[in-house]
Amino acid sequence: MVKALSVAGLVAVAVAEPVVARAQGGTAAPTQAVDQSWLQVDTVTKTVTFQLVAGLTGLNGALNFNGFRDGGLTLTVPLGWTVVMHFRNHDGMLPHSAEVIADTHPLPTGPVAPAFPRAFTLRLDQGLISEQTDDLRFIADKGGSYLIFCGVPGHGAAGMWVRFEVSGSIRKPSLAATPAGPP
Ligand SMILES: [Cu+2]
Repeated sequence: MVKALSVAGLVAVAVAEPVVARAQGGTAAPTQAVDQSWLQVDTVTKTVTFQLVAGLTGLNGALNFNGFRDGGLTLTVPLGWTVVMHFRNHDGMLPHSAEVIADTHPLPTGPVAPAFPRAFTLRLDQGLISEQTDDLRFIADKGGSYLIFCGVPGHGAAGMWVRFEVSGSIRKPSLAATPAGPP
C-alpha cells in the first residue's frame, strides 16, 4: 500500500516537472520553428499579413504568441507598409488579446495606449476567449522597435510578448526567431 502510494507520487512529480521547467523558461524549452506561412507579403499593395496566434503551444502555460515568448520571435516590416494581423486565440483555457506597444521597461501589467491607431484587438483587458478572432490593421508609419503584447493583466509581464520592428532600410517584411529576453 505504501509502495503503491509512493509510485503514484513519483508519477505525479515526473508529469509536473516539464511544466515547471517551461514556466521558468528559456533554454530548457523546446525550440519552436518559425512557420513562414504565418507571413503573407503583397509587394504591389505593400501589405503584410501576419497570422498571430495566442497560445499556439503549451509553452509558458500557453502565455505565448505562435509558440514564442519574451521576444523570441520578431516580425520586421518596411516603413510605410500596411500591416494586418489576424489574431486568433488558440488557447482552450485562458482569454488573450494583442496590441502593438512601445518597447518599454518594465513591461506594463495591463493594457496601455497602442503605438499605432487600430493596432489592438477588441477586449484588450478581458481578452478574447478560445478561438475568437480579431484583426489589427494599421500603417507602420513610424520606424522603431515595438512589442506585440497581450493586454490581459499579468500576461505580457509574464512573457506573453514578441517583437515588431519597423525599418526604413529594408524592402521586404521578414519573420525570424530572435533571442528571448527582457525588452
Ligand atoms: Cu494573454
